[in-house]
Amino acid sequence: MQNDLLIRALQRQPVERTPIWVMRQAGRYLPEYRKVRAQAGDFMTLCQTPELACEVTLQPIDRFDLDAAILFSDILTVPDAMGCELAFKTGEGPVFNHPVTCAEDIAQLPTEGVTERLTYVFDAVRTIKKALADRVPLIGFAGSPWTVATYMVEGGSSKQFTKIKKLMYQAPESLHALLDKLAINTAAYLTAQIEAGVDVVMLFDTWGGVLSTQNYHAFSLHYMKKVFAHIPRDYAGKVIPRIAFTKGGNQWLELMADMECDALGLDWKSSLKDARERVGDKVALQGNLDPGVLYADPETIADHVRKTLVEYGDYPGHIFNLGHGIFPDIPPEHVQALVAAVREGV
Ligand code: 1CP
Repeated sequence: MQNDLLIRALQRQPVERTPIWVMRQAGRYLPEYRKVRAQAGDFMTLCQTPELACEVTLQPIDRFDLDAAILFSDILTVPDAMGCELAFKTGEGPVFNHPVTCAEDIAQLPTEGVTERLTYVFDAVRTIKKALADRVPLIGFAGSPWTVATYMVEGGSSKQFTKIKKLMYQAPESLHALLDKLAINTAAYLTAQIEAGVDVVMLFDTWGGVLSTQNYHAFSLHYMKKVFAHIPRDYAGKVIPRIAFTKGGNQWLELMADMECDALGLDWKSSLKDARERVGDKVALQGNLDPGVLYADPETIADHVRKTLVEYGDYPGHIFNLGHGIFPDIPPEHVQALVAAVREGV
């Protein structure tokens, strides 16, 4: 690997400078992405065409010289392959044609043959790895079982999580059955991504933060642990580092640090210094600039970057990132300013 800063930082080894990548780095804020997206027609076609998925994965690497690429795909491909049938309707976000509504629906969900229906993802991984030619590591990913379950039960995005909370309090054993199936399929899916060539894996638990502490333990953390327990620690002679990110999970960092993972993603509400003190040297930390900072002018962005680096301090094990995905209306020049400031350091 020509640039292995990310791999070393994830393992808390010394690095010459802090590596940076950006959550949702391939996406609508880039004009070159919008062009390929229009050419593909719809989002799923983009994900399912390895050459196009490869092209958009490399766009931010070519433009900003970031320290990692992330597979262009989505966390909702797994429930799509389980039969829920995903559609992206313009202006509405993701919608499932067959949401999970009752115990019978859950009983019918498959735990066999799911990765076979995701071959397009593994083809994309192989195509991307070839195109990257070992410039930077490739991050593979999946949603946490809890986060993916929210979309399956709600039928799409949600603000109140009414349906899944009803299920949680009226029929908890049904929700556990769903999460268990998702954990099995997610582990098989990430294992296949590793076999296809990804260098790092990340679990996105975007909605873990809507749970009570007790329920975070029972319905989210427990199943992330199960996923990590069933994927290989190393492959083809290389360690495959693991990152776990619960948005809104600041209060549970100590619990998360006890998972079999190498790094925790932090949202912008956590303090890196406080997080480091709480988790000790158990894990690396990834984050955590407020994505809103990128609305500021380039000098102000650089100021915030320096503050973040100073706050983290001299410990090994920091990967610079935003605290959540980049907004679609951020000017690409502001990302350039962000990357330049991280490279310059303090
Ligand atoms: O119109 C478009 O082009 C679609 C927008 C889009 C993109 C660019 C969606 C639909 N997904 C993606 C790609 C994507 N999604 C990536 C890969 C690229 C990268 O990071 O550069 C990744 C890692 C995701 C992961 C993802 N999808 C998450 C977890 C991360 C997070 O941001 O919290 C979630 C929650 C989703 C669901 C999803 N997919 C797409 C949308 C609009 C949403 C969110 C809907 C909602 O808010 O509930």
